[in-house]
Amino acid sequence: MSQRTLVLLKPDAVRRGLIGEIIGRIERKAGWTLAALELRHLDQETLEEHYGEHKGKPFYEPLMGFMASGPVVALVVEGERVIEGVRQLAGPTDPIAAAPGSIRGDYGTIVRENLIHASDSEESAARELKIFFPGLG
Ligand code: IDP
Repeated sequence: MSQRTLVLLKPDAVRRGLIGEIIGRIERKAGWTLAALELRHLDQETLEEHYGEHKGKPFYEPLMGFMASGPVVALVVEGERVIEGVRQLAGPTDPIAAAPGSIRGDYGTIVRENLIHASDSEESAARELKIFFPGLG
């Protein structure tokens, strides 16, 4: 089942020089390919659309500030069961709880600054791809 998923390498990953490492891990999964890749600064409107479900939660405002604190790398990854697969590579939200070997488990300590976003379902992927890459067929 070939799918597409939206991945964001968050500002901490860009600042810390980890984008090559993270993209490399994704690229090395057999059969997965990059359908889009862009370094960009996210504006407030895009961030509100993307993280709207978390509005009102205590971590929402700091998250928005963090996500606007520097450029992110937005990418679309395509391939077999890629939605579930990139989530597995990323590890759970809390990097301390994430297993070593996962991206968050290997490089993160702070829940907010957990390096990577990846769509969590087919529905989310469809919604998020439209926000970040509306022109992608
Ligand atoms: P996910 O990115 O693992 O899917 P979500 O629950 O969708 O996790 O949360 C979105 C992002 O908000 C997380 O990746 C993390 O950066 C931040 N976040 C979530 N929960 C907390 C929290 O309890 N404290 C601080 N930041 C949080």
